[in-house]
Amino acid sequence: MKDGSGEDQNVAPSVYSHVSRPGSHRYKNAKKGLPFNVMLVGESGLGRTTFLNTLCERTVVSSNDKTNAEQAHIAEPMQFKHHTVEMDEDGMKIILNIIDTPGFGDGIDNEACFTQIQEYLETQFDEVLAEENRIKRNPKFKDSRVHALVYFITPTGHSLREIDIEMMKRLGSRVNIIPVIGRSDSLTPRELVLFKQRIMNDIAQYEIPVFSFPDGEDEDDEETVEENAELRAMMPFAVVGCEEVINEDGRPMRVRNYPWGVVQVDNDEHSDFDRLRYVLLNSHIGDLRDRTQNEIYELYRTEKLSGNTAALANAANAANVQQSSHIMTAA
Ligand SMILES: Nc1nc2c(ncn2[C@@H]2O[C@H](COP(=O)(O)OP(=O)(O)OP(=O)(O)O)[C@@H](O)[C@H]2O)c(=O)[nH]1
Ligand SMILES: [Mg+2]
Repeated sequence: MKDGSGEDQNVAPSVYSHVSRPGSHRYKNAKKGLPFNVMLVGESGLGRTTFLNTLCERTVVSSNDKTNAEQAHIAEPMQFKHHTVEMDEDGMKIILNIIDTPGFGDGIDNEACFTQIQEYLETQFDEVLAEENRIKRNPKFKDSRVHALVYFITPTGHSLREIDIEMMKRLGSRVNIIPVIGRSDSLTPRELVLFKQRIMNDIAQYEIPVFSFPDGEDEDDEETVEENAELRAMMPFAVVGCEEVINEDGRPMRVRNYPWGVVQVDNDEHSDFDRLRYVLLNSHIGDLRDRTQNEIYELYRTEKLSGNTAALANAANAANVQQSSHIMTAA
């Protein structure tokens, strides 16, 4: 962020953060707040709700509202649960819309979940497309296109599972997928390094189109190029969430407390959470929104309109064939 003097001003992205990062919001004048829509997908119990509360730095969904753990073995159909939270991030107002998907991957056949999510994403595109085509625009139109899908990978330490590959492959062209390792404190640092490598190998081998931090040419500023290279090397982000805040030397610190030690959620040496939070709500919020509009939506729009054109052409051809057969019969 540049202050009035034109100097770079380093800011701590959150009260819990251990490091200062250069602020880089480019939407300072979005007075009403910048809408940002994030979907959370992952199997039950991987820490999506805890992640949501940790990301928002408040209890958006309380433990009481969480799925009843005793009933957790009963597979329920997947749902879309919406939570809207107003955030003030480094002087920038963000209207964060979170769409949680409890029930994902709980059944034996996950096809219905993939289809439901795909349809959800496409419906939001269709609404924008319809709005664009209206003669009189609706000033209250709410753009609900999903800008980022945070996909939680189970911390098995092995490699991606079929459900992960299938899910990310299918939806990568419809949304910016950011893969994360959920409950990553269950792996040792060495296991985590290996697991990350295996996941990235799978992503390359199966050609899974996850969000990639832009690598050069288009980015003129050297700092951004370096930052993006660092973020690429960090993928998939290893996240830890918690509900406990302790006081450490007069500073609030978010932790998971174990008999053998303490995991500090916002400490870069313990997890990638703080870095991911900064990516989502600060440094890359613009990239994620722009890519959704300029690449993902544009591709969908072209497909949809050319599909419609093809469908219309087919219908017209069928009508012509029918007409000519009538003519032939009549003759
Ligand atoms: N070790 C560890 N446990 C976590 C972490 N995040 C959440 N948990 C715990 O995991 C359990 C499930 O967390 P939730 O946040 O409810 O997970 P969820 O994905 O929302 O679960 P469902 O809504 O039931 O699908 C709780 O006991 C959390 O305290 C984490 O980062 N590490
Ligand atoms: Mg939950």
